[in-house]
Amino acid sequence: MALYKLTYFDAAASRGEECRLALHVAGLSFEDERLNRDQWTVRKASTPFGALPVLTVDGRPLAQSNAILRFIGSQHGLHPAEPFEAALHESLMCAVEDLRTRMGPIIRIKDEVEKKRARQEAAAGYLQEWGAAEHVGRDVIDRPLQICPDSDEQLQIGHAQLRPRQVRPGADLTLLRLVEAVKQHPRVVDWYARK
Ligand SMILES: N[C@@H](CCC(=O)N[C@@H](CS)C(=O)NCC(=O)O)C(=O)O
Repeated sequence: MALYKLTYFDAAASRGEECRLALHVAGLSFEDERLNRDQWTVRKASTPFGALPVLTVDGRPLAQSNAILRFIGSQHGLHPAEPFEAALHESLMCAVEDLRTRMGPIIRIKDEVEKKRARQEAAAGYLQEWGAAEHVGRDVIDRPLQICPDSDEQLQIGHAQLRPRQVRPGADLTLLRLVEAVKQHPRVVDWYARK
């Protein structure tokens, strides 16, 4: 049995929590290493791309959350075996990574007026493209946007209740159904019950 260590920040959030959940859902025990900001400052330069999460497998580091998810998922029935289905999954995973890269800087804008302007711009532009993909709602103007099956708040898009009538009917409901399914997965329930 391989030895797994998942290194991330001490937060039940974002890319690191997704990897922890994948390991737990796969039934793998792992060392859950959580770094504080000082520890991260010291460790950053020695990670493969200067970012977390990193999964260490028998001493070999693997970075990039989607690579980690695919690595775990493909070996434990959490990722499709059929090549086109697998590629579709990966396409969505890549699109979520793009989304985070686009929306992350907006969440960190300090000036509230500028933040609202940036959100409106994203809602009218980039997020419309996402809406067309029928994967995500668009009520992100007044609240931050995160997608992560980790807490009640973050299980929503934008820490907000989606307003189905404001977007393409069905698109956000599909996402919310997916979020609910993740939330109710017995292994996910088990993970949060241990905390
Ligand atoms: N594409 C990378 C992005 C990794 C990333 O940006 N990680 C953030 C935390 S979610 C991080 O390490 N931030 C601290 C830093 O860059 O110094 C992935 O999916 O793993």
